[in-house]
Amino acid sequence: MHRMRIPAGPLSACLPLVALLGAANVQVATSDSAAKRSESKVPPPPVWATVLEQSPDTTVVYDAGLRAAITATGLPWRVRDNGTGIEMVLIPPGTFSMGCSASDSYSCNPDETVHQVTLTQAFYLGRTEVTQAQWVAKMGSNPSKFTGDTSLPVEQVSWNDIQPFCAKNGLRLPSEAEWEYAYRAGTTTAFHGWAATPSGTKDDKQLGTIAWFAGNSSKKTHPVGGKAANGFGLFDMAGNVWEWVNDRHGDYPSGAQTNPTGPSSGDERALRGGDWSNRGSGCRASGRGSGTPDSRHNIIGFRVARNP
Ligand SMILES: [Ca+2]
Repeated sequence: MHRMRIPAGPLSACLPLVALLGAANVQVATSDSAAKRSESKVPPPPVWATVLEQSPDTTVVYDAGLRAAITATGLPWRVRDNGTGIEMVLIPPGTFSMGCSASDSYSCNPDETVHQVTLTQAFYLGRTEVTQAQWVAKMGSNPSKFTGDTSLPVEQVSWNDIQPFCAKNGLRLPSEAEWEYAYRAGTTTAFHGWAATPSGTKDDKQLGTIAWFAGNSSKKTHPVGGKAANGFGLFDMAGNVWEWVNDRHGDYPSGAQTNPTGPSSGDERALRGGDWSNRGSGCRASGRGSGTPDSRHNIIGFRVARNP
């Protein structure tokens, strides 16, 4: 049975269906690098990736604390997954407050219980939602409603549909906690920050800077990466398409959690970040939706994660 529950917010009732990321010198440098890596036990770069940039770009990861956390892992910051061509950035370990961040217009829903979460393992996350080009290259056909530009996010993919895409490419969906930690990028506000507003905002009137949503989308998806990125360099975490995460949907525990993976039972999987038809509540850092794993809809896509 297809079923979705999408946070609507007080203004959404008027919307149809809404309810519902010299050569010798080169040789010497390589040897030095390898020696340093050995001395400091820095992990080797991922065998599955091409390194695009070792250290975080200060104009992208504009927060010095986040840059330090990324650098401390010893892993390259920005890579390209060789199998799919998907660009990914490193999300470092950290502790954050997960749950309820209200905006000026939208209060929190009952399923946004605040609790402390610690993530102990660094992971890579796609800079954008998976595009139609990336999907078609591996799966052979395009299920999306909105077409015309292959850099549009793939949609009308169910949680179940995503599993073979991930399995054949060594990828996975992020956990719900990983997703929210990545969205926030150190901020605690309803909407994540961007270079000009690094601390984020709860002002709904600024949502259009970071998101394609009901207020600016013209009722359709848009090519990925078109809005301001967050402090990790991730695009469209808010809006464009909802993103499936791995966890089942359910009430959060109230106590502190380490590397949570969600409820062990339940009929629905969680969706995060809102979409092109959302008025804003779902685009908040803590906004949650859910759907049965066979649900396909033109407001739902995904982004992938990968272990180093
Ligand atoms: Ca999104």
